[in-house]
Amino acid sequence: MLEELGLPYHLEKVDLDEKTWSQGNYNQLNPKSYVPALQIDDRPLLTECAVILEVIGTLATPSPLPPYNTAEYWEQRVWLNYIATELHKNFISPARYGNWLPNTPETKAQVWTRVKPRLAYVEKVLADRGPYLLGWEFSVADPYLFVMTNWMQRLNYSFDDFPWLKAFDATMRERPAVQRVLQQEGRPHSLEAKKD
Ligand SMILES: N[C@@H](CCC(=O)N[C@@H](CS)C(=O)NCC(=O)O)C(=O)O
Repeated sequence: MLEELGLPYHLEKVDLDEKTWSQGNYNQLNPKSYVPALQIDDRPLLTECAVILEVIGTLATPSPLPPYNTAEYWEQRVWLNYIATELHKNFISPARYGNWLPNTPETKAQVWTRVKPRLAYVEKVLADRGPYLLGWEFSVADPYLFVMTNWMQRLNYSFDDFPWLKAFDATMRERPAVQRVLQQEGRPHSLEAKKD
């Protein structure tokens, strides 16, 4: 979203296995011990993707957020929460070192059993009124959903039952901001060999 909105930012890479960053112990900065975290000026450190995305939306003029307390605003909040709780945290990759699931074909299938019905709901909504989650308007929830479709690509989960999600993924990849971000991010840790 920072890149989409043309906002200035500085990236720091976190080693999630060692819990270190360029300034040393990452847990001292963020006791939650996970990414992402966003520091805006001298405000308290922000965590939680769903909140970070919305706060970034407040930083731009004009803001991409629907006006507060409208039906669209709450719909967007529902999507952010759905992605965070039903997709993101169920979509844990057994392939990544440090995740609590052993890295076996069975656990990969288990993850899919949990995630697939949740994706099926997203697929239905996109089919009804895509290309984006809220319809024709790109919103702060879309980059979060793209993280999930990007994981599907990287981890070889099938798009066979999800033509609309596949189209969403392709639409997002056409956005110049998304292309710049993927290039900056580089090779994902989720594809590194698990050490345990
Ligand atoms: N509740 C957090 C979860 C963030 C999260 O799960 N981050 C993962 C990467 S996708 C992580 O840093 N995991 C490292 C760890 O748990 O040790 C959010 O919504 O932002």
